[in-house]
Amino acid sequence: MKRYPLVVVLLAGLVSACQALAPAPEPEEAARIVAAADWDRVEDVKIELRDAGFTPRELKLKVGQPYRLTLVNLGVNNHYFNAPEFFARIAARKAQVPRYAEMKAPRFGNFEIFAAGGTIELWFIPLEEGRYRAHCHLGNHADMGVEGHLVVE
Ligand SMILES: [Cu+2]
Repeated sequence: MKRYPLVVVLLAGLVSACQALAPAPEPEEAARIVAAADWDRVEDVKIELRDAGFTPRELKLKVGQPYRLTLVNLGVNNHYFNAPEFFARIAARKAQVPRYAEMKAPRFGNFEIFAAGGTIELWFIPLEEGRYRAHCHLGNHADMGVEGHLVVE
């Protein structure tokens, strides 16, 4: 059997892992999905961010279901919610800071949620099954547990 250098094997694995994900939807396609959805049946879900971790550590979601995800930071440090693969595979309607602001965009990158009660709501529809990591990249926060997964089924 021919032997490949380890780096080639690792790269091949990475490429096939990437190919397993469908391409992210175009903004126009995401907008059509958002417009066609029945937002009367929006489901409320929530992740609490603390300095020692996310609660829950794993949030289960269903493809095609409209959600309002509340992210609230109950820690004393600011925390990021980085989940690029997740954000690329949802149709976002808007993000909202309750009582203050609403941002309409087909795609978001990440959120920074300020300490001691900072809150943002993401209104969206999951488009593809998967297990998506979300984490805070500041300092050693992810090592301290400020991370979790969104599991879309
Ligand atoms: Cu953090």
